[in-house]
Amino acid sequence: MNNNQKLKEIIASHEALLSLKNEPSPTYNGIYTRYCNPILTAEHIPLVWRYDFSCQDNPYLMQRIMMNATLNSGAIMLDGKFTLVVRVEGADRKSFFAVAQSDNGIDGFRFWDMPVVLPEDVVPATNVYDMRLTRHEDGWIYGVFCAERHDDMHPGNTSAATATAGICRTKDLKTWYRLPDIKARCQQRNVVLHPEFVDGKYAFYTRPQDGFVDTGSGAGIGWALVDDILHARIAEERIIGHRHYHTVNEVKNGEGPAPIKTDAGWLHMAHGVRATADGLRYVLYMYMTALDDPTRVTAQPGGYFLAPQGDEYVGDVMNVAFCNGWIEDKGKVYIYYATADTRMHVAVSTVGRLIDYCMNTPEDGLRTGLSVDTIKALIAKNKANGFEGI
Ligand code: M1P
Repeated sequence: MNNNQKLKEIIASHEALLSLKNEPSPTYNGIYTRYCNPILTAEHIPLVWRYDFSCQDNPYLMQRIMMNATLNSGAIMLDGKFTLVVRVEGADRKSFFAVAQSDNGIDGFRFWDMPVVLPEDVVPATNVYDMRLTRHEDGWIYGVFCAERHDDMHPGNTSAATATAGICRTKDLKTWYRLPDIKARCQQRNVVLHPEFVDGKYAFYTRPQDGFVDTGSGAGIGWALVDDILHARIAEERIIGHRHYHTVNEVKNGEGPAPIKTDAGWLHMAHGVRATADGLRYVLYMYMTALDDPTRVTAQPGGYFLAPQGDEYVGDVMNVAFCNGWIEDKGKVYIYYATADTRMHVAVSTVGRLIDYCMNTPEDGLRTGLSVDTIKALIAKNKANGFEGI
């Protein structure tokens, strides 16, 4: 086959992938609807980012720049389009951000022509990833992300790294203004800006950690107020999302996207991490906080909200579900989650269902006996209502 023919095939199969309709998955839990196809994979990335289409310079029609994954994406409604700021990871392991949009939020996502051009901090980061987008009441759209650098305190260790919260802002996702990285007493990842001022200050969900991977003994989801967004410093931090032994967040947790404001309180999505014989398991869980005090937890459903399923388990980092973007639109909630650090999916729910889920899912009693008591109570209730043996 000559290159012209191959080129036609590559373009046609790329277009077919981009045009693929997504169907609801038949699995049912009443809480959300999963969709059959991932919404974005490395194969969705524009061909002109990967191939050199000059016959002279690329006679073998090779991919000159290979791409590895599309994962942990921030999300926002922009000009009526469901918009993701996707973490794209190249074959060289460097992540960068790229905007992809869809008209309906469940399929048809297409990348803009160019990746995001993000200005550097004074000390350039080796890697940037996992942007949380916040449309703040000050009028800006903020992106808070992890900026990773080698830890030069350990010159002989090529894996030693530091995690810092980087921050930028934009009005249109096209022109990005980088603000100085957020200063803190320790490393930080999974930092998220709350959409409203609290006591006249900017408020951040934080995730203090002793090392690059280990959060240490005290960490959890923290809360910090910041006076000056242009020189943000996390001074005092209070843990509002604690970890517990033998739960889904025993090892680590972290705030997901910026919370959604509802009449019943703030809806939060987070990830929890536990250890298994096969490594770490990342799942999503939810909680709610009070409207007048986003630090006061008002509902804490036990267990996970969403865990990898079927093919979702398989990828670069097995057994990982991660969410840092969701969009509320006319009462529907589009939850954008990545699996196995490899590709992006969507699950759709409603504000009403998510509130119901948070308020009426039993809390984790933290021991087996209480879990069984909860199941027994439900069985008894169903029996009283004439449902048994099914
Ligand atoms: O590999 C799973 C996730 O690990 C990290 O999350 P956390 O900081 O909570 O451990 C992040 O690197 C994230 O990007 C990744 O998906």
